[in-house]
Amino acid sequence: MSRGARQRLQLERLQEVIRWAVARVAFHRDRLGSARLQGLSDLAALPFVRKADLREQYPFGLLAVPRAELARIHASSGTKGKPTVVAYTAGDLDVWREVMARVMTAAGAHRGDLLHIAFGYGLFTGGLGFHDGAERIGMTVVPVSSGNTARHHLLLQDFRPDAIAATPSFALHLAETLAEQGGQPRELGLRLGLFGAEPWTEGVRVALERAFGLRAFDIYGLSEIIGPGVAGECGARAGLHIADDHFLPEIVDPVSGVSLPPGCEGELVLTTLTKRAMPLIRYRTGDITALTLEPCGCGRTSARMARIKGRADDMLVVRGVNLYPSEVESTLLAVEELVPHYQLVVDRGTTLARLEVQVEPAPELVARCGGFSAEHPEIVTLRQRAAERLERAIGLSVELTIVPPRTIPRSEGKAVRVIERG
Ligand code: DLL
Repeated sequence: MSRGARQRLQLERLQEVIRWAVARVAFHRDRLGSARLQGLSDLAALPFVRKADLREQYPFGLLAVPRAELARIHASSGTKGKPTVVAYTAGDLDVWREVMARVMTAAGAHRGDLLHIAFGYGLFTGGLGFHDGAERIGMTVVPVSSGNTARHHLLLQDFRPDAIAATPSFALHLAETLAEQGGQPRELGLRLGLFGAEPWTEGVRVALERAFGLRAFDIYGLSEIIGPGVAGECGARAGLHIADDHFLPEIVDPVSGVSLPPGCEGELVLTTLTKRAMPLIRYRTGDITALTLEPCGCGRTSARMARIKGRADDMLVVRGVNLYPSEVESTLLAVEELVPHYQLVVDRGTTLARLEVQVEPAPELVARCGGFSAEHPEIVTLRQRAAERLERAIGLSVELTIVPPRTIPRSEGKAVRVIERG
């Protein structure tokens, strides 16, 4: 679709979704009142919706259809208090299937491929989102869900899937534990990895591709907007194509909320253009990225977003320096003898916040040293080298600790990268 035709479609759908939301939801009526949009740029004048609004409207305050017209409800657990509830009509589920089928097809999935789904099933949108999209393509679905590592190993070895869908951290955990038990992740025959639900860097992509011998693709989404399938990489892997006929992206300054032009990094704001059960207008995702409207080598004409750098609320301010965990990850993973298991421990108990970075050494190094010891000359040198690199990259002195293998907790879903103390 040409840019012009796409923009006409977006404006038409935007006007319709605003009419729909204002007519049916008191929350939107109170805030948008008589808003009339002449062009897409008028959107920037409308107020934002935030996660806190969803919590306040818990559970059904934002529904634009009667409860009985809902086909499905999902929720994200959240760490504090009540979950965030999201809801779908049967038509919304069709849209979700369609956008999920698109991102998986763009990554190279085909009808008939066997897909091992290691995202959690349940209220989390990961498992069922991939499941429905894969069925739409005509893939063979194995709905394993998360957890139970031994069962994953068994099914991966016996069923020999073409593709796996998982959080990058859980996929790494599967490769590592399989290798520890004498298995060969590369011999599973996986061709395709569909990864997302948490920030990950090129370093983790390389680690996953080496471990499994597959090609890894980044898939993005959030429950509030629909679930996975909001955006995903194509074969060119030059940013994630946004399904912008369904979700209209903007980038704003995370602090001031001012709209930023393509190419500028900021917080992603999304407007649902076609959702009926729970339309959201200018939803602040909290995710930091940048947009491009340049045509992609693959021929798709949608807007693309850069890999997510992190969440605005995961940004650490340590002694005045702003830092995302992903920046630490990419520097650490450039060091050959370190593995992608790390944690940032921030101690604000002292006047000047202290940052400790804990990371595990590669098993080959530990074997070479005849077991782990923090005092072993090779570990000491590694620590110094990694700390210097990190300090140069982030402009902050950090305490870097090489911890014994397997001390950083492994997660079955989204990895926890930051621990706050004090
Ligand atoms: O994580 C949906 C999803 C499932 C996406 C499976 C991809 C794969 P929530 O639990 O609502 O939904 O969490 C959404 O996770 O705002 C981002 O902060 C983060 N996130 C999701 N995908 C990516 C990604 C699902 N590819 C929140 N890269 C989002 C970085 C991601 N962060």
